[in-house]
Amino acid sequence: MSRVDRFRNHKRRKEVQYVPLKLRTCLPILKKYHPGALCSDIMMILITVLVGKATKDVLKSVCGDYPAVISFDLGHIELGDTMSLDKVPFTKIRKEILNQYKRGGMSSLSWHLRNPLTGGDSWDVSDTTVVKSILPGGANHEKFTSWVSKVSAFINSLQTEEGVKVPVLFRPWHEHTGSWFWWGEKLCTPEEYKALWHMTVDILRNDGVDNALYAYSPGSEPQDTAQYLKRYPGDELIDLIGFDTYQFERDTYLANLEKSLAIVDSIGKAHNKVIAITETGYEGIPDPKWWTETLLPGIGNYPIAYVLVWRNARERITHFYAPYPGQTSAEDFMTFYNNPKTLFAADINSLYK
Ligand code: BMA
Repeated sequence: MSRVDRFRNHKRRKEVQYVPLKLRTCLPILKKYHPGALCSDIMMILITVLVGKATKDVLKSVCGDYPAVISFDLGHIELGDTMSLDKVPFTKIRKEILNQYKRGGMSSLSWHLRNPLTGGDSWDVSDTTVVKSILPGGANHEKFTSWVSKVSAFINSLQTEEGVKVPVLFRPWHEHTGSWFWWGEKLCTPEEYKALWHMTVDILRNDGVDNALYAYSPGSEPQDTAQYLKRYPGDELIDLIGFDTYQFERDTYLANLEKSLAIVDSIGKAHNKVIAITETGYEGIPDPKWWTETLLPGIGNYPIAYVLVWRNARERITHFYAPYPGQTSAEDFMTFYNNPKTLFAADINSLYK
């Protein structure tokens, strides 16, 4: 059995048994510290803690642990660049994925790729024919195929010194129920969106990628399961289903969480899929009790595999979602960390046994 299959079975077994909440949040490796905000070389980390001078003791006494799931973004790999769109070298990302594997954790990959038609970025929604143009027969099909093959090369290169390919969760075409990315709702039909998924996975598989699991994660709150599944590419492609939702106003956030969790929980059971909160957070975490009084109760008893908070940006110090020592919510985060419901790298020990 391949390692991916083992991971899949491992997760499914747990899901079938409906074990209590498995909250896989994490603390990644500290990289850099900016006055006032945490900065990490790692993209889209789940939970970040600093090992800065002033914070060493806090970290040591409370965490000293790594995330069970870490996430990275592959944006700009399609251009052949050495650094991601957020200026993280791909060699660095590869190294951190291998480190994460060695400590028994999982890595997730998103892809904020450029717009293959206009040359703009993922957020360039000025043309509604981009998806069409990259599907078979479209003017940009070959260009796009070569872009996906760059992703294939990267995922295929995730190998240990012994030549073991490291499993990753690939989560492309996310938040497609909004219309802020060129693959968004108003920019392609459901059929085109599904075809985009099929084509992407076909290219990866043809390129020999056998170490990827695939995640589907809409980005605006679905009304019901039918709406959630409207653009779902199919059980044969997807391993994990989730959603991206953020806090702006607390009551709305809690209501959105509850509604989305109920939907993915019910679909997860019916389709035998792992469920997760694939992106969430409260930018700047101004609420000192956010982790234990909003996020944790918001998740409730839903059997999610993990919850992922977004990145702490180096270039925008207010753009952060994980606390650093001294940050308003840091103490509460430690309580969250110590809660028996939350699992970090040390708790899971290894997903690959
Ligand atoms: C977004 C923001 C951007 C970033 C992108 C990809 O949500 O964090 O600044 O470039 O994700 O990581």
